[in-house]
Amino acid sequence: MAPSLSTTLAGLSLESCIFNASGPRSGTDSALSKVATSRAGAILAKSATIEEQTGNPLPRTWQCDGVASMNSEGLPNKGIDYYLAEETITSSKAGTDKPYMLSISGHTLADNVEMLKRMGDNPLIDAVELNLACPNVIGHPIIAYDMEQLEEALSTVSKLKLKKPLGIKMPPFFDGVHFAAAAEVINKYKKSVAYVASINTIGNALVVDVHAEMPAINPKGGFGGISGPAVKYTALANVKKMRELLDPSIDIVGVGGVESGTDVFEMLLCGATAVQIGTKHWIEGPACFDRIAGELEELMLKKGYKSIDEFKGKLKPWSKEGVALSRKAKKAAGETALVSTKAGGGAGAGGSATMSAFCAVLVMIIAVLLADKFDALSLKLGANF
Ligand code: RRO
Repeated sequence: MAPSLSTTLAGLSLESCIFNASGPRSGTDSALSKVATSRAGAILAKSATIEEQTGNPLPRTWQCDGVASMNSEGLPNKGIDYYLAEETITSSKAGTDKPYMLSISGHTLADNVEMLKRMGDNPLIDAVELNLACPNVIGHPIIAYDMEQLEEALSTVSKLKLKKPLGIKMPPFFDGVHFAAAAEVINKYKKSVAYVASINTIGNALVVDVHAEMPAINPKGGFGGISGPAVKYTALANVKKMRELLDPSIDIVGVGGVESGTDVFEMLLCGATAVQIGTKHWIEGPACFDRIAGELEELMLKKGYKSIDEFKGKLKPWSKEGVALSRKAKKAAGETALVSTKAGGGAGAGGSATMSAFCAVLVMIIAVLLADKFDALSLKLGANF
């Protein structure tokens, strides 16, 4: 039987712990319906502002080396009323009963309050993610890097007594002092914050186009948020640290550079309750949810896990025994890979490779014997070959 990928996030039951990050391919009902009909466990809409907006000037994204991507989209979205509308939500869910989650990223705290009031107790909405980490709004800092603003936002929102679970999307932190400061503020509002999603893109990076001797993207002097595999290690550290510092009642959602079932497994080990996919969804499309869910199942089967709770948050401390175990596992995997490559891969490749090696040795023995016979014959005949 396939292992279960189910999880409970912010009190919601998700069939799979993997779903989309707000951002790529999440701005319209048609894009969201493709997420819904994949193996994603929930549907999360693009961060909304009060009014529809087109975002920053083009070009505003960069994808190149398979290691990192960059964007400075500047919150293009259809406006909060679109994401709240029954028509949008029904169409986005595509006949599934997967949780539908809003994301909001107002230009001001008052905008966020207004959007949360409009959401009210809309029965079609299962949760709301308050984005406190967008790096790309021209003239606005990243809210959650300013502890006073973070506190003000959470204090204001907690007074609204929301009817829906609230998640907050956080920027990456890089130092213990900053982790501790952010966690202290969030813990004060533990009754209002159901989950923390870490991390948003690493803000204000710069990609240089060496041919044109200019930035690779147009807005904000070329500054944008970095995502993709390069940020996974920062994301893992943020998930781990937030899990350690936050009240256990607050779930952690891991996001940042996740591309495979193994990446999801790592996030879960570090304490994530669910994992979002952003850049890979952007590049590969919604089929990534099927592939990644399958890979996670395969890994869990191999390791003998039946549910994610068996390993969630159980990252072990470094040890010499661990090193030996890892070396052994890598060696075993390496040998299998070598054999598979030689035999053309696939199941049973190991058997064919052994057979090929046996045949090769047999051919060599026959050749030596024949050569001996040939020498003897040529000597007999006195011929010179
Ligand atoms: O739209 C964006 O430019 C954007 C947002 Br709202 C965000 O939260 N993170 C990001 O990398 N881009």
